[in-house]
Amino acid sequence: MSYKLYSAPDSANIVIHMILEQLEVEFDLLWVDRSLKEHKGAQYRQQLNPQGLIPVLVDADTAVFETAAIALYLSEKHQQLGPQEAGSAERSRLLQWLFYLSNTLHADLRVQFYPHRHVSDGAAIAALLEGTQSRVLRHFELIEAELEKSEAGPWFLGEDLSILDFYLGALCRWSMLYPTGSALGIGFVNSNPCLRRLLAALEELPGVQRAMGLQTIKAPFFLAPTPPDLPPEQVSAS
Ligand SMILES: N[C@@H](CCC(=O)N[C@@H](CS)C(=O)NCC(=O)O)C(=O)O
Repeated sequence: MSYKLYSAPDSANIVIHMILEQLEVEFDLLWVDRSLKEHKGAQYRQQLNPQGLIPVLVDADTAVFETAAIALYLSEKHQQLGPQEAGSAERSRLLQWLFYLSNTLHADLRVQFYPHRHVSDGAAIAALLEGTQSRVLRHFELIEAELEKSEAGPWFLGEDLSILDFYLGALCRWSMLYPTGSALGIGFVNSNPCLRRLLAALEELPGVQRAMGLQTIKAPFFLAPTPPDLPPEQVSAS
């Protein structure tokens, strides 16, 4: 039976979409219309994700939400894209960085995407965005320092591609693009050579290219990203 992935162009589902393509498993992409707020409806919240967020992966009668949890679910289920031995040093490295990407970097990006949910005073938004962006830059500095530890690279875990690479690639992409007008822009990867090397390697993966094509995202996907050619209300962070 094939997986179902609830998706919207360039939203967090691209992480899972790339992973599914890389695993070469069968799946159906189910597009959620963000302009109609389908993901905020009672049925979606009851059956798929009580938070009303995208993505959700459905595997037979199991619905999994949270990007990192879905990535880990797929990695474990297929025993690929990450060290699998429970309790090993390698597995703990995968887990610590997966949690970091999810609960620190991705969480801060969400503050930037939806600043009005964090302050009621509209005049405070500019300061919030500025503060959050400097946090985001520090997170990338820390990641760059971690990537520097592996000379050969190019991946987060050195020579072995893992779920971390797909998640990090998407987070870099969004950091450069969103929120429109106050994003990091493409210059920031040039001052992070290891990150740049990882993103360049990701661009070349056929599974990534297949996923991005279906998401209406044009190459280069990570090194010089552009938004999908769609109305803003259908795109991530709008
Ligand atoms: N922590 C969630 C965040 C997912 C997320 O930010 N989804 C966005 C699309 S990129 C969404 O559904 N946004 C709608 C909203 O926040 O109301 C995860 O990792 O799955």
